[in-house]
Amino acid sequence: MMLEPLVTALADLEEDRVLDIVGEALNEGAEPLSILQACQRGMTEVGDRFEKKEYFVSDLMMSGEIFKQVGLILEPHLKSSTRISGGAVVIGTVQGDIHDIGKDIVVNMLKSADLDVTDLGVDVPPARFIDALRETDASVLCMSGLLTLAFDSMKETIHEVTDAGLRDKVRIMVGGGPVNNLVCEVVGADDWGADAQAAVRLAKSWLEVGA
Ligand code: B12
Repeated sequence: MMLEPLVTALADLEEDRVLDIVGEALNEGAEPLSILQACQRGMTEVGDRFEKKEYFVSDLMMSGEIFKQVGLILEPHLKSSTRISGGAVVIGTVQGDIHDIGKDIVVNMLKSADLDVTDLGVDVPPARFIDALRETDASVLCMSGLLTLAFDSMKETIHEVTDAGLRDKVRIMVGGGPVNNLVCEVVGADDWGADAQAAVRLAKSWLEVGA
């Protein structure tokens, strides 16, 4: 099934149409992941229209609401087939940033892979990440961020994790819309992921090597 109409419907903020297409696509056997990717492209278009001042913050909010509904429908279909037992992970959206739709997808995938996930929510200051790492004894830290300013928070958090003497006990991954290889390097993370499966893949490789 062609998912282009889904990208357009989401970009145009047509909630009912989005939900109809998602339902039909699932019925026709479309891959849940390709549905998710189409929605992500729709969200990128919403962001572009916002940058061009065709959309306002209220439209960003609307797109978020629609995406969350899609998430509810897709969630049962987005279980990871990977199982990683015995691993603890701390995750949150970094300080100054409140985008959590993508992070929540990552949280669900990590949980469905049987990891013990501590989700700190959004706008998480470095000290809370550090407290959680100590409390849970987690060996994997995941940070999400969609704003450019989130990169500073990621860098600062990693700096403070190092100062707290925890850097050689945890592997750190970053992700979220604009994160790429360069961002990963600049903030000092060990790796980055473009989607939730990448998060599971990285966690698995780190935890199984460490086991
Ligand atoms: C929806 C949305 C909002 C909603 C968020 C609702 C919510 N509960 O999250 C609301 C309305 C709150 C919002 C607010 C703002 N937003 Co906004 N928003 C968006 C939008 C349209 C979609 C984001 C989204 O949900 N995408 C879908 C998800 C599924 O994708 P994702 O987050 O990338 O996650 C996937 C992967 O990246 C990965 N992933 C995510 N996290 C992690 C972590 C790890 C470790 C790994 C491995 C992988 C991973 O897995 C996910 C699933 O595949 C984006 C546009 C865009 N291009 O993304 C703008 C965008 C991010 N927002 C933007 C802006 C400017 C703002 C505001 C400043 C607007 C304002 N003037 O108030 C505020 C900032 C508030 C704040 N302090 O954070 C800009 C950022 C520009 C910049 N360079 O900094 C963008 C890019 C829009 C644009 N093009 O201008 N926004």
